[in-house]
Order: sequence, then structure tokens, then C-alpha cells
Amino acid sequence: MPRFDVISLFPAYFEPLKHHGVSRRAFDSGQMQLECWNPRDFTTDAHRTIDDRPYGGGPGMVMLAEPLERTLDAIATARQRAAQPAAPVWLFSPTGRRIDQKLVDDLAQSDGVTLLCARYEGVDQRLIDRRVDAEISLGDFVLSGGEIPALALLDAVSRLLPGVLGSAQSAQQDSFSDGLLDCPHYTRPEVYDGQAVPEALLSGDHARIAQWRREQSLRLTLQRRPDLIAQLTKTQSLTKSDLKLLSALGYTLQV
Ligand code: 4F9
Repeated sequence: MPRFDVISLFPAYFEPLKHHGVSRRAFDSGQMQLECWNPRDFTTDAHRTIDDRPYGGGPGMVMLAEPLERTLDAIATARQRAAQPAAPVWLFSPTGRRIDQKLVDDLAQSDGVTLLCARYEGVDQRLIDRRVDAEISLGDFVLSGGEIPALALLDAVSRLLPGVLGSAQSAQQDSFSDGLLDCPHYTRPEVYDGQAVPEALLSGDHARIAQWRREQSLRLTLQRRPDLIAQLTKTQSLTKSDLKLLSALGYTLQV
């Protein structure tokens, strides 16, 4: 069972995750553990200072190394006391490695991580050098802090835990699970304001339905994310019939 220790000045961000939707089920069923730690509780001065101005000048504030290091020590102790293995520390930063489904899948199978949510102006580099194992990013944009990426990551992990999603198949059919974007979905009514559901989906022929979905996924992925198609080609993850369809759509293999 993954245990997540989150370091944040705003632990209230994480309450909704525990109380709503799919992620709530992961916590309620004890399949995922989340502990929030406020570095302000680990300060030692009367003002409970957690940041200061950057050396060399410039805008913004930089988080102090010491309260963060104390927080990390307290987390390590708590994990030890609970007989839980030590876990790596990840820092959310736009300069980090992009989060993808593979990383999420691996995390769902792991003992968890400690997530450090900082403000962008940053954290004293010496704390990063001493205690941070990896920096991860949600994408090429800047946020006011790491809380939103932490929520995104925790949500993505929670829905992969066994029994959390309505159907175990759901996660296997997601976008990216086979390296492709998900196909379109339809529900009742059969005709909505003159627009009919694609005929293949009404056929009851499972092979035909699967083929229609695969084709839609391939079309969509080629159109929107040709980089994913290139990746699958490189790893030889496409079937003969996939390649036939792609070449009919004008895709030529890059050699
Ligand atoms: C982190 C942005 C991860 C994107 C952290 C400010 C961030 C971020 N992905 N922005 N702090």
C-alpha cells in the first residue's frame, strides 16, 4: 500500500481529495495513506519563519532549508515507527521531469513517496542537494505552488488501486494505458438531436466494436499526438493491422 507524506504550507488543499469521489474510496478502504506535514510546525523562531529573501537579490522568497529538513526527519521517523520503509523525496517543479502514466503506474505499485510542495521562487538549493531525490513537473507552465500537481498525482494514483474504480477494466482502457489516446464514448439516447451513435457500437459484435475503438484511438492519436505513434512504432508495439490503418491515413514510418 502506498503511503504519501505531503509537505505543504496549505494542508487544507488535500482535504477534498480525502472526502470526494474516487480518491476518497482509496482512503476509506485503507488502500492509500496520506499524511500532511506543515513545515511551519517545524520552525523554532517566534515568528515561525519558513522563507527569506534570496541572496543576490531578485523577486520572491526562498523556502528555508532548516524547517524543511526537520519536517523530512519527522516523516522518516514516523515511517520507521509505523514499520513502513523509507521513501524517496520528490519536489514539484516546472524544471522537473514530466509526470506520465508510467510514473503513475509505478507509484501505485510502490511503498509511496514524500511529496514536497514548494513555491516556485523555490527552495534553498542546499535542501534540494541534501534531501530531494527527484524533481517532477505537471507540464510547461508555472503555478503558485506544488499543491495542485500533488493533488493531480495523488488522484491519478488513487484510481489505479485495486477495487477503487467501478470496473477493473476501466483503468486498462484509459488513454495512455496502451500508449494511445482513448476512443470516443457514447451513451443513451441512440439519436441525440439528430446525431446517431456510430453504428459499429450498436452491432453487438464484440470483435467489430473492438476494431472500431482501436481504429478511432489510432486516428485520434495520429492527429493529436503523432509523437505517441512514433514512440509505439519505435518500440514495435503496433500490430500489422494498426500499421495498415496508419499507412492508409497517410502515416509513413520514420526510419
Ligand atoms: C510544478 C508547475 C510542477 C508545473 C511548482 C510552481 C509546478 C510548480 N509542474 N509551479 N511551483
